[in-house]
Amino acid sequence: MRTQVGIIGAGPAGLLLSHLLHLRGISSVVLEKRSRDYVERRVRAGVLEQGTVDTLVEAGVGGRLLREGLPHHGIELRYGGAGHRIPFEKLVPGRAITVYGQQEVVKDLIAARLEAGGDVRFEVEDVAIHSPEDRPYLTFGGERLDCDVIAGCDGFHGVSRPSVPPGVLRTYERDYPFAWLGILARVAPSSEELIYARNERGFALHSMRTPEISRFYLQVPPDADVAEWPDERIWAELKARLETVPGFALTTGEIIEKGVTPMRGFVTEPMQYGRLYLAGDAAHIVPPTGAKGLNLAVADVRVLTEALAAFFHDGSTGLLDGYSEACLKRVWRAQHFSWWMTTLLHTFDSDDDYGRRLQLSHLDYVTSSEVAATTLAENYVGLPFP
Ligand code: FAS
Ligand code: PHB
Repeated sequence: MRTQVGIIGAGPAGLLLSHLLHLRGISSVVLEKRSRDYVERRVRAGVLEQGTVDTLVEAGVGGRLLREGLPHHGIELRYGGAGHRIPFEKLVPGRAITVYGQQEVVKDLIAARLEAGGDVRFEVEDVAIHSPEDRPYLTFGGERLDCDVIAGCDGFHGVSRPSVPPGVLRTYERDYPFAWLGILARVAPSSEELIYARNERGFALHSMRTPEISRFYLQVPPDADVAEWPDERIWAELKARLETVPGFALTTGEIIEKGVTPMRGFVTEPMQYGRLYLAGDAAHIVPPTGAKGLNLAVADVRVLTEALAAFFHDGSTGLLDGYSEACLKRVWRAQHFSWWMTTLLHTFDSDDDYGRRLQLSHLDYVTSSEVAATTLAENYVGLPFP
């Protein structure tokens, strides 16, 4: 078998890349180790930047997103017994976020690829990368796929990064001393907008997926075991951290999914080696406090698509040679913003009273200064693409 671009991974990065390449007349094959049902049910990100929405709509896969997605024009920072709204419509006019589950994006992209006759293969075993330096090919389940280029879209635990010889890649990493317990509940949201709560007991986030489904996160110890978090304890802790302002009551309901996600920042440099190009979580990870993970994957894929189009249509390699550099400026901006939101809102055991007062003073500044609030707003809705 032969294709122009061999793509490992059918997450947002791999599927969007395959779709955008198809629109440019470039062939690809997507190899995914999990089942279609698994990837379409995997609950992860929920917030799409303005640029991500625009990208999906312009690529013809944003119909359901526009119908079912929930546009949001602000978020609330809740601390010290009060709520403080960050009004996007005032600070960054015309830019907003849309709440639409990552699994819905994945469903829409898979449907579009299959409708276009795209080659997306699920439950593929033992994908391996060979001679990425030149004349690359992939092997899997006893088969061979010759490619001109390989896109490593296989997430943080994939095979792409480890396929690069030792000494080529430099990694930057920061592990946080806590994790997030993510909860999906069949209950109407108790707030129309997202609530980011800084609380002495720990951080809590009230998000949502639909008018009937709420999404919550609790800061928990890094080694937290979900078995130690029965539903009763989850609701009690969410109430303790969110019911801190007059008139707010959290509606409880059936919890349909819960899981612990580690909090880390991670960047691989460069994001390429020979004919292998890394995109999305295969190249970088951010703590989800800034809702950047999925959106960064989209940004990488936009850059890679343009570079591959120039390569296949004009034979020019300039954009491919500059792929990593073109992505990393936005990657590090998102790393910093995610670190900033995480340190602003989470409690750190290493903090002394002085540190906690600094944090509260920082929050007071962000919620009282229009300039400071604008820095949060413009990063949160997503900086315009270059
Ligand atoms: P993905 O990890 O989504 O996709 C990689 C794909 O490659 C997967 O389908 C995997 O099965 C496949 N794969 C891996 N190894 C393979 C192999 N050897 N062969 C074939 N296929 C292989 N981001 C946010 O913005 N907000 C959040 O709340 C949030 N929550 C998250 C919760 C969890 C538990 C995790 C793990 C991540 C979360 N993220 C969140 C980040 C997440 O949304 C990622 O940024 C996003 O999935 C990135 O998309 P991809 O780069 O496509 O990687
Ligand atoms: C989510 O709804 O999953 C979500 C929202 C905002 C975040 C992280 C996750 O910062």
